[in-house]
Amino acid sequence: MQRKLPPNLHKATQAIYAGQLERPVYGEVSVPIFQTSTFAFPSAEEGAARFSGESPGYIYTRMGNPTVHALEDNLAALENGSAALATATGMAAITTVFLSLLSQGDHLVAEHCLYGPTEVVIEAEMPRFGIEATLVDTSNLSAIEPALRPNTRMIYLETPTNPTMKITDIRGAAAIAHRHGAWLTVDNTFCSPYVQRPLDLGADLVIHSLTKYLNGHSDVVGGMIVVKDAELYRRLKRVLTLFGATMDPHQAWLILRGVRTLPLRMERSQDNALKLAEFLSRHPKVTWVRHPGLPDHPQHGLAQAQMDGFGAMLCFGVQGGLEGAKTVINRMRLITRAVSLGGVESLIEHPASMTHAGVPREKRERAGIGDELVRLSVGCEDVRDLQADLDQALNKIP
Ligand code: LCS
Repeated sequence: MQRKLPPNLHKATQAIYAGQLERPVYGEVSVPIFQTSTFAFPSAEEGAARFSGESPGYIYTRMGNPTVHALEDNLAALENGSAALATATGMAAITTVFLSLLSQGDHLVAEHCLYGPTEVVIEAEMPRFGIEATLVDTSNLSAIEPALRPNTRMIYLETPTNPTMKITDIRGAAAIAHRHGAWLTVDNTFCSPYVQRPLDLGADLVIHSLTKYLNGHSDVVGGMIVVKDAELYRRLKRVLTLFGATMDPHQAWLILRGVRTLPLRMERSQDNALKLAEFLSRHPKVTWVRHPGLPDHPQHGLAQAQMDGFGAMLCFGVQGGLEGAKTVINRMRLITRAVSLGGVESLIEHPASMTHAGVPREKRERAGIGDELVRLSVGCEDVRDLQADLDQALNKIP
């Protein structure tokens, strides 16, 4: 059972306390790691009562574990949802949503610029189960409606998109979905609930790769689904438990530790990101910069309206196309060349040849992922060191 907290706490407080146990075993301040695969029944009757749902006690870790539960309650609170489900990875959260809620003959409308593997799942794997998709630019709301079919069950999007930083009006997309009796699912990985809470804007499901900001230290993978509706939760929980893409208690504990500093890390990294976006906009070797906090972002106003801050991701184009991008990435002295994002350390990568290499070139380019595009996940370092590193690397472009 989880500790009851005063109502209306702010996000920075919830991040620290939400999900803690109601009755700590020894007065411990940190939630323990319940590293056990199974839970003893005090009697045969109690075992039967747990299986029938009459008793809330734990049974078996794939079906539920107190450490994992603490993380789920924490995330449900941060996203203003009613319940959450932790998964082995972010991809496990995405596939659990599809496998739980879509069936043979159903149709999905999805944003056409998604994290590469998400798009590959939608386009190459789901059709094997008879689930078809139409990919559109959801940042243009008027592109969604014509893609809907009578059998469309879900609209799926990321905002901002990975890596192009396009923004979709969540409230508008939710209204379209609900008019057609479909669910709206938002992958909120790029923002974290500290910056954006899609359920408040009408989304039905929120997905996270916890590998990113929520954990924040680039040392663990994990995923989460958050919902408001109890029926949706029951359906997802059943499929997740049966299909088995669940989270391990040690993994949950590490992420729970990370979440406690989410607000501090987000404040610092998004402050750094805006400063770097401004610096890059002025740099002679940079051809364009895309960050929601820049006034020249085409949806800057929408970002101000639906986000609390602008996040800490950005992308930019460099002179010299592919060669220019490779030069910048190779010449970094401090910023790490790696995929992933949302850690305390800044990470730089080249989507066309790395995270989005699985997406065919023509589709990639249509989605705005050109060879000159470099993606930067801005961390919590001193921004002067990040700026100096970017400057010296960019100046190596001939
Ligand atoms: N959703 C988004 C928006 C992501 O960026 C990622 C991973 C996932 C879902 C999948 O989460 P995972 O299974 O890895 O926990 N994004 C990565 C990226 O941009 N670079 O490396 C991984």
